[in-house]
Amino acid sequence: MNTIISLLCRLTVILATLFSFQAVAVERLYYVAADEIEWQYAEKHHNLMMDMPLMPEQQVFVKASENTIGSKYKKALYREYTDASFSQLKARPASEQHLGLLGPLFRAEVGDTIKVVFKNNGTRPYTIHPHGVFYDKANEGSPTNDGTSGKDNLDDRVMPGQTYTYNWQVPETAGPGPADTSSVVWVYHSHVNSIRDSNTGLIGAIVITAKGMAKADGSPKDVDREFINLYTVMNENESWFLADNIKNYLTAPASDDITEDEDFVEGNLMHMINGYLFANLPGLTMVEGEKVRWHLIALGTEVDLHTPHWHGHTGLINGHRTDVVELLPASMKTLDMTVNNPGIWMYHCHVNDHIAAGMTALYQVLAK
Ligand SMILES: [Cu+2]
Repeated sequence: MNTIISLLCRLTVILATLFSFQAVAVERLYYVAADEIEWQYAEKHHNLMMDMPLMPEQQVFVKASENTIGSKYKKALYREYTDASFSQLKARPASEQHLGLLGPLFRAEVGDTIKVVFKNNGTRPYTIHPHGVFYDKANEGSPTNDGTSGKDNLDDRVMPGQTYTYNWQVPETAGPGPADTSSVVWVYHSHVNSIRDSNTGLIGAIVITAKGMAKADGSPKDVDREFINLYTVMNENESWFLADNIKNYLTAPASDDITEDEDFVEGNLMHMINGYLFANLPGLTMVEGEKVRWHLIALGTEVDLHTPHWHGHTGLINGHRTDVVELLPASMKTLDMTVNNPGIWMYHCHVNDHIAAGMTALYQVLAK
């Protein structure tokens, strides 16, 4: 009898080991290209948060004129494709419509690996450099002066037309810490020239869920919805495509000193959330009673001090109650909120200059 019990115990251990081995072996595969396309920051040139016309000093951000580019710019964005042929864009589900100009959302559970087949469809070298996850020198996505050579450097500059596959591990150090929620956010971006590449638009987010807390798609079991919002002053003066944008969008041939024109320079500072100004951001919709998680990221320079603020609800960030989050460049923060107050609510950066420049949105809580 004891022998049978002992055998059964051993069998259970073997099965459990096999099962857990399977659980850690999940590989999350993404096909991502850098595509150079036209981006629209504000389809409606109207203050949609307040339902007010834009003031004259706000027009510089959206109106094309002889010295302002307007609301459309050539940009390079990360976009997801269905397979290695890179012939068909992968449609974004409704839950990801709000991502805007952000690249595809990479999801994983602690123990997984993330594999990104990256094709550069652009005209300049680009890369993908991830925060948080584990990578070796062949998967860092930046040209570091680190004494490496050969295949360790192939990831440093993916040339136009080339494809490179990044493999990133997701150990515990990439996942939630003891005081974190069940999922945490990381940013990724191109890092050939980090400043210019990110101002050109090559930015995205990674969400890592704690071990044992993920659904099959990698999202956390204990929340109903996750939103990812990037707050940044996208500086189009630093874009690789500034010259193209001058040529394509100014309504008259540019003067030689156009880049010193005050309105021109100011009008290229796009105070955006996920690539949208003046509450043009779509898809922030949820249902009364849901547990909603907001992953907030920022990038930029010393003007990029952002304070996302929600009307209508408060939330918890690292156990603290608040309705405002402080973000500095490359901050990555997560706030949990139970939405119990149906309505359409303001959601905006609380820095005065940024409100005026259109760093605003609306979110909607539908009644159950
Ligand atoms: Cu701000």
